[in-house]
Amino acid sequence: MRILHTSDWHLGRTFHGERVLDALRGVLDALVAAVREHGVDVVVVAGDVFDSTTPAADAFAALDDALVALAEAGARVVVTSGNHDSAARLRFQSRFARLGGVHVLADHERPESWVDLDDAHGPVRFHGIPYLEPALVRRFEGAAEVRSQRDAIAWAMGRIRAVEGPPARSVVVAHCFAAGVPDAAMADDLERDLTAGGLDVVPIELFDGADYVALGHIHGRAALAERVRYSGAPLHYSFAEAGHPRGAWLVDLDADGFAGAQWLELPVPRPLRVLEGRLDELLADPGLADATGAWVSARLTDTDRPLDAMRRLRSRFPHALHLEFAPIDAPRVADYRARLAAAVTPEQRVDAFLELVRDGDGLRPLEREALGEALDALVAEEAGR
Ligand SMILES: [Mn+2]
Repeated sequence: MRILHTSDWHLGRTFHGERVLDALRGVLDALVAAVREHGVDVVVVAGDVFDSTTPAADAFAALDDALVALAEAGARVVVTSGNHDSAARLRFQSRFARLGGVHVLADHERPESWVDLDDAHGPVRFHGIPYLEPALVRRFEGAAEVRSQRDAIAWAMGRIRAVEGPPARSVVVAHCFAAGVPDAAMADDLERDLTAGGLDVVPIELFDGADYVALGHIHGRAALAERVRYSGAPLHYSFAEAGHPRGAWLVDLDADGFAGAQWLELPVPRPLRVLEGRLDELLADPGLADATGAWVSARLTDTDRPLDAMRRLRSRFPHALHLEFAPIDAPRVADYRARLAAAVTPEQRVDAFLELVRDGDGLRPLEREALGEALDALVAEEAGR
């Protein structure tokens, strides 16, 4: 059996205000072509299918088109939901979709939900573990003690192991932040967990026993172990991801289980470039000719902020999306940037910001308390969504 593992499509996402759905559709077309070319039997989408719990109509249309095209290409499809998705909405009409070979496994209360898909050697059991918010999971049977992502996945894997009479081969599809993600894959700070600042990680040993674990949530590709991998997103969704490869894993199972994985590169419809320098330099530098077709983020180091900077930047780089001013004689800004990069909790980010703008005076005790309450309320609200 040949499996294509992809995740984090984030259908409907904008990129610094730019709509990128057409670009994403192009990549998904290439993915469908790869399914035909490489004889893929099963496509796995490991969560964050949509970017929003209430996607716009054109995002639904794009998903519809992609799933139909994959089915027409001869693949069966297994989907679970991520923290950006509404699992309930993603499951809409999934009982019909199952008739067409599209299996949405995204039930928080029953994370062991599965489908058995056959190849010449017999069945392979696919389990879909949706993103599990601990506060939500605690309401369910046997999960009263769940306090973290780690606990939630341990609970889910316990339920998976309790399923009677499993076939010899199995694949677990899950959306979570697993331990051992290399820094290079972690560039997207948007995906750090609000609840725990990314410190609440799932040890990959919890998945022991599966022939392959297809993970989603991290936007860079990462092989945490031979059989435990992140595919990353099919499109670049932040300038921190510039230059990182985009693609999917092609995973082969033989009669005995896992038999190997290879990287499948997908096209990058528009590259990302991060430029730095004085505005006049950027506009004149012949070495930047290849950036004119790219999505551009520019850090302007002019000591005096140039007038009309974005319009002038776009006169040469029409796809410039993001602009920041970083006068080179401002070491405090550099210090702030470093602290922000090192921050793991929202509180640390706010603290760093206040120290910058209040001349070294960070969060005061009352502010710290109020911020904590606001964040708790936000987490509780997200969990109940
Ligand atoms: Mn996610």
